Amino acid sequence: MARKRPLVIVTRKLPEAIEARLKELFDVRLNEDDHPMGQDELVAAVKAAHVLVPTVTDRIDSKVLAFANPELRLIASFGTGVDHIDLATARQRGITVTNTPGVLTEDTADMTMALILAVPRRLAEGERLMRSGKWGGWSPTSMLGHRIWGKRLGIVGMGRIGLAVARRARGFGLAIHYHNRRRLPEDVEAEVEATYWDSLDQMLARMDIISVNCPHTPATFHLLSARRLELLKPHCYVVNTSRGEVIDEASLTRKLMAKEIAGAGLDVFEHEPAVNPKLLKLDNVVLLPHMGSATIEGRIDMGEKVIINIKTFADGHKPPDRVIDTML
Ligand code: 8YV
Repeated sequence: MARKRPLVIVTRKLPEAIEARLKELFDVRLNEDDHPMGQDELVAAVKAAHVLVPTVTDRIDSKVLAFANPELRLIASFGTGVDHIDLATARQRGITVTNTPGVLTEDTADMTMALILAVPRRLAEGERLMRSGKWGGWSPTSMLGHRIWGKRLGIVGMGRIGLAVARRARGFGLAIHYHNRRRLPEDVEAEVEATYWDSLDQMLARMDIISVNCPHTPATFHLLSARRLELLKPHCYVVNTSRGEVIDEASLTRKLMAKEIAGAGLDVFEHEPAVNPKLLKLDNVVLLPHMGSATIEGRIDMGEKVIINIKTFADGHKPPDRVIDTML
Protein backbone atom coordinates (compact mmCIF):
# COMPACT_ATOMS: atom_id res chain seq x y z
CA MET A 1 0.00 0.00 0.00
CA ALA A 2 1.39 3.35 -1.08
CA ARG A 3 0.81 5.36 2.10
CA LYS A 4 1.36 4.74 5.78
CA ARG A 5 -2.19 5.84 6.57
CA PRO A 6 -4.50 4.68 3.79
CA LEU A 7 -7.68 6.60 3.07
CA VAL A 8 -10.52 4.36 4.22
CA ILE A 9 -14.03 5.26 3.02
CA VAL A 10 -16.85 3.70 5.01
CA THR A 11 -20.19 3.69 3.22
CA ARG A 12 -22.57 3.38 6.22
CA LYS A 13 -22.58 4.38 9.87
CA LEU A 14 -20.80 1.79 12.01
CA PRO A 15 -20.83 1.45 15.84
CA GLU A 16 -19.09 4.38 17.51
CA ALA A 17 -16.28 2.34 19.02
CA ILE A 18 -15.44 0.97 15.58
CA GLU A 19 -15.49 4.37 13.91
CA ALA A 20 -13.31 5.80 16.71
CA ARG A 21 -10.72 3.05 16.26
CA LEU A 22 -10.75 3.42 12.47
CA LYS A 23 -10.03 7.13 12.96
CA GLU A 24 -7.08 6.35 15.22
CA LEU A 25 -5.54 3.98 12.71
CA PHE A 26 -6.34 5.42 9.29
CA ASP A 27 -7.43 8.51 7.40
CA VAL A 28 -11.15 7.92 7.38
CA ARG A 29 -14.23 9.28 5.63
CA LEU A 30 -17.41 8.30 7.42
CA ASN A 31 -21.05 8.48 6.48
CA GLU A 32 -22.32 10.53 9.43
CA ASP A 33 -26.02 10.51 8.51
CA ASP A 34 -25.99 6.87 7.37
CA HIS A 35 -27.76 7.50 4.05
CA PRO A 36 -27.52 4.62 1.56
CA MET A 37 -25.11 5.62 -1.19
CA GLY A 38 -26.26 5.77 -4.79
CA GLN A 39 -24.10 4.90 -7.77
CA ASP A 40 -22.64 8.42 -8.14
CA GLU A 41 -21.51 8.50 -4.55
CA LEU A 42 -20.01 5.02 -4.79
CA VAL A 43 -18.15 6.05 -7.92
CA ALA A 44 -16.77 9.09 -6.07
CA ALA A 45 -15.76 6.79 -3.21
CA VAL A 46 -13.84 4.29 -5.36
CA LYS A 47 -12.15 7.18 -7.18
CA ALA A 48 -10.71 8.43 -3.88
CA ALA A 49 -10.34 5.47 -1.52
CA HIS A 50 -7.39 3.20 -0.91
CA VAL A 51 -9.70 0.98 1.11
CA LEU A 52 -13.47 0.83 0.71
CA VAL A 53 -15.68 -0.52 3.49
CA PRO A 54 -19.07 -1.26 1.92
CA THR A 55 -22.09 -3.13 3.25
CA VAL A 56 -24.86 -5.20 1.71
CA THR A 57 -26.67 -2.00 0.65
CA ASP A 58 -23.90 -0.93 -1.77
CA ARG A 59 -23.82 -2.31 -5.30
CA ILE A 60 -20.12 -2.50 -6.08
CA ASP A 61 -20.60 -3.69 -9.63
CA SER A 62 -18.37 -3.49 -12.70
CA LYS A 63 -19.75 -0.04 -13.59
CA VAL A 64 -18.67 1.34 -10.23
CA LEU A 65 -15.35 -0.52 -10.22
CA ALA A 66 -14.54 0.83 -13.68
CA PHE A 67 -13.89 4.16 -11.95
CA ALA A 68 -11.70 2.71 -9.19
CA ASN A 69 -8.52 4.63 -8.58
CA PRO A 70 -5.50 2.35 -9.17
CA GLU A 71 -4.61 2.79 -5.51
CA LEU A 72 -7.87 1.17 -4.38
CA ARG A 73 -6.29 -2.08 -3.21
CA LEU A 74 -8.78 -3.45 -0.70
CA ILE A 75 -12.53 -3.77 -0.34
CA ALA A 76 -13.06 -4.74 3.30
CA SER A 77 -16.76 -5.50 3.31
CA PHE A 78 -18.76 -5.19 6.52
CA GLY A 79 -20.75 -8.44 6.38
CA THR A 80 -20.41 -12.06 5.37
CA GLY A 81 -22.27 -12.17 2.06
CA VAL A 82 -20.31 -10.69 -0.84
CA ASP A 83 -23.01 -10.88 -3.50
CA HIS A 84 -23.13 -7.06 -3.66
CA ILE A 85 -19.55 -6.99 -5.01
CA ASP A 86 -18.53 -7.97 -8.54
CA LEU A 87 -15.75 -10.29 -7.46
CA ALA A 88 -14.56 -11.12 -10.98
CA THR A 89 -14.02 -7.45 -11.80
CA ALA A 90 -12.34 -6.84 -8.45
CA ARG A 91 -9.98 -9.75 -9.15
CA GLN A 92 -9.19 -8.43 -12.63
CA ARG A 93 -8.35 -5.06 -11.17
CA GLY A 94 -6.12 -6.60 -8.52
CA ILE A 95 -8.34 -5.56 -5.63
CA THR A 96 -8.34 -7.81 -2.57
CA VAL A 97 -11.79 -8.41 -1.08
CA THR A 98 -12.42 -9.43 2.53
CA ASN A 99 -15.59 -10.12 4.53
CA THR A 100 -16.50 -10.81 8.18
CA PRO A 101 -17.37 -14.51 8.45
CA GLY A 102 -18.10 -16.41 11.64
CA VAL A 103 -19.04 -13.56 13.94
CA LEU A 104 -22.69 -13.41 12.90
CA THR A 105 -23.32 -17.14 12.80
CA GLU A 106 -25.01 -17.50 16.20
CA ASP A 107 -27.11 -14.32 15.90
CA THR A 108 -28.38 -15.30 12.46
CA ALA A 109 -29.12 -18.84 13.65
CA ASP A 110 -31.07 -17.40 16.61
CA MET A 111 -33.18 -15.31 14.26
CA THR A 112 -33.74 -18.28 11.97
CA MET A 113 -34.92 -20.35 14.94
CA ALA A 114 -37.14 -17.45 16.04
CA LEU A 115 -38.85 -17.47 12.63
CA ILE A 116 -39.12 -21.27 12.64
CA LEU A 117 -41.08 -20.91 15.88
CA ALA A 118 -42.89 -17.67 15.06
CA VAL A 119 -44.63 -18.68 11.85
CA PRO A 120 -46.18 -22.06 12.78
CA ARG A 121 -47.08 -20.77 16.26
CA ARG A 122 -48.57 -17.53 14.85
CA LEU A 123 -46.56 -15.21 17.11
CA ALA A 124 -46.93 -12.08 15.00
CA GLU A 125 -50.67 -12.65 14.50
CA GLY A 126 -51.13 -13.06 18.26
CA GLU A 127 -49.18 -9.89 18.94
CA ARG A 128 -51.24 -7.96 16.38
CA LEU A 129 -54.44 -9.25 17.99
CA MET A 130 -53.34 -7.99 21.42
CA ARG A 131 -52.47 -4.55 20.10
CA SER A 132 -55.76 -4.32 18.19
CA GLY A 133 -57.64 -4.42 21.51
CA LYS A 134 -59.90 -7.11 20.02
CA TRP A 135 -58.78 -10.06 22.12
CA GLY A 136 -61.87 -11.56 23.68
CA GLY A 137 -60.00 -13.90 26.04
CA TRP A 138 -58.89 -17.50 25.88
CA SER A 139 -60.82 -20.12 23.95
CA PRO A 140 -59.93 -23.73 23.22
CA THR A 141 -59.93 -23.24 19.47
CA SER A 142 -58.52 -19.76 19.02
CA MET A 143 -55.07 -18.96 17.61
CA LEU A 144 -54.25 -22.58 16.91
CA GLY A 145 -50.95 -23.04 15.16
CA HIS A 146 -48.89 -26.13 14.43
CA ARG A 147 -46.55 -28.13 16.66
CA ILE A 148 -42.81 -27.81 16.07
CA TRP A 149 -41.68 -30.91 17.97
CA GLY A 150 -41.32 -33.97 15.76
CA LYS A 151 -41.47 -32.14 12.44
CA ARG A 152 -38.91 -32.37 9.63
CA LEU A 153 -36.68 -29.37 9.05
CA GLY A 154 -34.92 -29.21 5.67
CA ILE A 155 -31.88 -26.92 5.72
CA VAL A 156 -30.80 -25.65 2.31
CA GLY A 157 -27.10 -24.85 2.71
CA MET A 158 -25.33 -26.51 5.63
CA GLY A 159 -22.45 -24.11 6.21
CA ARG A 160 -21.67 -22.44 9.52
CA ILE A 161 -25.13 -20.87 9.89
CA GLY A 162 -27.03 -23.94 8.68
CA LEU A 163 -25.24 -26.08 11.23
CA ALA A 164 -25.88 -23.56 14.02
CA VAL A 165 -29.59 -23.69 13.08
CA ALA A 166 -29.50 -27.51 13.14
CA ARG A 167 -28.01 -27.52 16.66
CA ARG A 168 -30.77 -25.24 17.94
CA ALA A 169 -33.49 -27.09 16.06
CA ARG A 170 -32.51 -30.42 17.65
CA GLY A 171 -33.36 -28.88 21.01
CA PHE A 172 -36.86 -28.15 19.73
CA GLY A 173 -37.35 -31.75 18.65
CA LEU A 174 -37.03 -31.17 14.92
CA ALA A 175 -35.60 -33.92 12.71
CA ILE A 176 -32.70 -32.44 10.73
CA HIS A 177 -32.46 -32.92 6.98
CA TYR A 178 -30.13 -30.98 4.73
CA HIS A 179 -29.00 -30.35 1.20
CA ASN A 180 -25.54 -28.99 0.59
CA ARG A 181 -22.98 -28.97 -2.19
CA ARG A 182 -20.87 -31.23 -0.01
CA ARG A 183 -21.94 -33.82 2.50
CA LEU A 184 -20.85 -33.08 6.09
CA PRO A 185 -18.26 -35.27 7.81
CA GLU A 186 -19.85 -38.27 9.51
CA ASP A 187 -19.19 -37.04 13.05
CA VAL A 188 -20.88 -33.68 12.38
CA GLU A 189 -23.89 -35.39 10.79
CA ALA A 190 -24.08 -37.69 13.82
CA GLU A 191 -23.94 -34.77 16.27
CA VAL A 192 -27.15 -33.24 14.91
CA GLU A 193 -28.56 -36.55 13.63
CA ALA A 194 -28.80 -35.07 10.17
CA THR A 195 -30.02 -36.82 7.03
CA TYR A 196 -28.25 -35.74 3.85
CA TRP A 197 -30.22 -35.29 0.63
CA ASP A 198 -28.16 -35.23 -2.52
CA SER A 199 -31.30 -34.24 -4.40
CA LEU A 200 -32.73 -30.88 -3.32
CA ASP A 201 -35.97 -31.68 -5.16
CA GLN A 202 -36.50 -34.86 -3.18
CA MET A 203 -35.79 -33.15 0.12
CA LEU A 204 -38.15 -30.24 -0.62
CA ALA A 205 -40.98 -32.64 -1.38
CA ARG A 206 -40.76 -34.28 2.05
CA MET A 207 -40.18 -31.45 4.56
CA ASP A 208 -42.49 -29.66 7.01
CA ILE A 209 -40.24 -26.61 7.33
CA ILE A 210 -37.56 -25.36 4.93
CA SER A 211 -34.81 -23.01 6.09
CA VAL A 212 -32.66 -21.26 3.49
CA ASN A 213 -29.12 -20.81 4.77
CA CYS A 214 -26.95 -20.82 1.66
CA PRO A 215 -25.22 -17.73 0.28
CA HIS A 216 -26.50 -15.99 -2.83
CA THR A 217 -24.19 -16.82 -5.73
CA PRO A 218 -24.88 -17.21 -9.46
CA ALA A 219 -25.45 -20.92 -8.69
CA THR A 220 -28.04 -20.29 -5.97
CA PHE A 221 -30.03 -17.50 -7.65
CA HIS A 222 -33.67 -18.70 -7.56
CA LEU A 223 -32.51 -22.07 -6.24
CA LEU A 224 -36.05 -22.25 -4.86
CA SER A 225 -37.53 -21.63 -8.29
CA ALA A 226 -41.22 -21.70 -9.24
CA ARG A 227 -40.79 -25.35 -10.23
CA ARG A 228 -39.13 -26.31 -6.95
CA LEU A 229 -41.67 -24.39 -4.85
CA GLU A 230 -44.32 -26.59 -6.49
CA LEU A 231 -42.67 -29.59 -4.84
CA LEU A 232 -43.39 -28.34 -1.31
CA LYS A 233 -46.17 -29.97 0.68
CA PRO A 234 -49.19 -27.71 1.35
CA HIS A 235 -48.46 -27.70 5.09
CA CYS A 236 -44.81 -26.66 4.61
CA TYR A 237 -43.36 -23.43 6.02
CA VAL A 238 -40.45 -21.58 4.40
CA VAL A 239 -37.95 -19.51 6.38
CA ASN A 240 -35.26 -17.35 4.76
CA THR A 241 -32.55 -15.45 6.65
CA SER A 242 -29.96 -15.70 3.87
CA ARG A 243 -30.66 -13.67 0.73
CA GLY A 244 -33.97 -12.94 -0.96
CA GLU A 245 -32.53 -13.80 -4.35
CA VAL A 246 -32.27 -17.50 -3.43
CA ILE A 247 -36.08 -17.78 -3.63
CA ASP A 248 -38.25 -16.75 -6.56
CA GLU A 249 -40.15 -14.24 -4.42
CA ALA A 250 -43.00 -13.67 -6.88
CA SER A 251 -43.70 -17.42 -7.05
CA LEU A 252 -43.42 -17.79 -3.29
CA THR A 253 -45.90 -14.93 -2.84
CA ARG A 254 -48.33 -16.55 -5.29
CA LYS A 255 -48.15 -19.85 -3.41
CA LEU A 256 -48.67 -18.15 -0.06
CA MET A 257 -51.66 -16.22 -1.38
CA ALA A 258 -53.17 -19.40 -2.82
CA LYS A 259 -52.50 -21.17 0.52
CA GLU A 260 -50.55 -23.82 -1.38
CA ILE A 261 -47.95 -23.64 1.38
CA ALA A 262 -48.64 -22.92 5.04
CA GLY A 263 -46.58 -19.80 5.64
CA ALA A 264 -43.22 -18.06 5.48
CA GLY A 265 -40.80 -16.25 7.74
CA LEU A 266 -38.73 -13.81 5.71
CA ASP A 267 -35.88 -11.64 6.96
CA VAL A 268 -34.54 -10.97 3.45
CA PHE A 269 -36.12 -9.97 0.15
CA GLU A 270 -35.27 -10.18 -3.51
CA HIS A 271 -35.32 -6.42 -4.14
CA GLU A 272 -34.41 -4.89 -0.76
CA PRO A 273 -35.52 -2.55 0.61
CA ALA A 274 -38.63 -3.11 -1.55
CA VAL A 275 -41.00 -5.78 -0.30
CA ASN A 276 -43.68 -7.29 -2.49
CA PRO A 277 -46.81 -5.40 -1.29
CA LYS A 278 -48.84 -8.59 -1.56
CA LEU A 279 -46.71 -10.16 1.17
CA LEU A 280 -47.65 -7.33 3.55
CA LYS A 281 -51.29 -8.37 3.36
CA LEU A 282 -50.77 -12.00 4.32
CA ASP A 283 -51.38 -13.26 7.85
CA ASN A 284 -49.39 -16.46 7.35
CA VAL A 285 -46.15 -14.53 6.82
CA VAL A 286 -43.75 -12.98 9.32
CA LEU A 287 -41.63 -10.24 7.77
CA LEU A 288 -38.46 -8.79 9.28
CA PRO A 289 -36.23 -5.96 8.00
CA HIS A 290 -33.00 -7.92 7.32
CA MET A 291 -32.12 -8.02 11.01
CA GLY A 292 -30.80 -11.57 11.32
CA SER A 293 -27.37 -10.44 12.49
CA ALA A 294 -28.50 -7.18 14.08
CA THR A 295 -27.04 -7.37 17.58
CA ILE A 296 -24.75 -4.75 19.10
CA GLU A 297 -22.25 -7.48 19.92
CA GLY A 298 -22.35 -8.80 16.37
CA ARG A 299 -21.86 -5.40 14.78
CA ILE A 300 -18.85 -4.70 17.04
CA ASP A 301 -17.36 -8.08 16.14
CA MET A 302 -17.94 -7.38 12.45
CA GLY A 303 -16.25 -3.98 12.82
CA GLU A 304 -13.33 -5.60 14.62
CA LYS A 305 -12.90 -7.98 11.71
CA VAL A 306 -12.98 -5.11 9.23
CA ILE A 307 -10.28 -3.29 11.24
CA ILE A 308 -8.10 -6.41 11.48
CA ASN A 309 -8.43 -7.01 7.75
CA ILE A 310 -7.48 -3.42 6.86
CA LYS A 311 -4.67 -3.17 9.40
CA THR A 312 -3.13 -6.48 8.36
CA PHE A 313 -3.34 -5.47 4.72
CA ALA A 314 -1.90 -2.00 5.36
CA ASP A 315 1.01 -3.63 7.21
CA GLY A 316 1.79 -5.70 4.13
CA HIS A 317 0.36 -9.01 5.30
CA LYS A 318 -2.47 -11.20 4.07
CA PRO A 319 -5.73 -10.17 5.74
CA PRO A 320 -7.37 -13.17 7.42
CA ASP A 321 -10.79 -13.00 5.73
CA ARG A 322 -9.79 -12.90 2.08
CA VAL A 323 -12.59 -13.72 -0.33
CA ILE A 324 -10.36 -12.81 -3.24
CA ASP A 325 -6.67 -13.06 -2.86
CA THR A 326 -4.70 -10.76 -5.08
CA MET A 327 -1.70 -10.49 -2.81
CA LEU A 328 -0.04 -13.73 -3.84
C1 8YV B 1 -25.33 -8.06 7.49
C2 8YV B 1 -25.73 -10.15 6.13
O1 8YV B 1 -25.99 -7.30 8.42
O2 8YV B 1 -23.41 -10.38 6.61
C3 8YV B 1 -24.33 -10.60 5.84
O3 8YV B 1 -24.13 -11.24 4.79
O4 8YV B 1 -26.60 -10.51 5.45
C4 8YV B 1 -26.15 -9.27 7.22
O5 8YV B 1 -26.37 -10.05 8.32
C5 8YV B 1 -25.08 -7.23 6.27
O6 8YV B 1 -24.78 -7.97 5.17
C6 8YV B 1 -23.98 -6.25 6.50
O7 8YV B 1 -23.43 -5.77 5.30
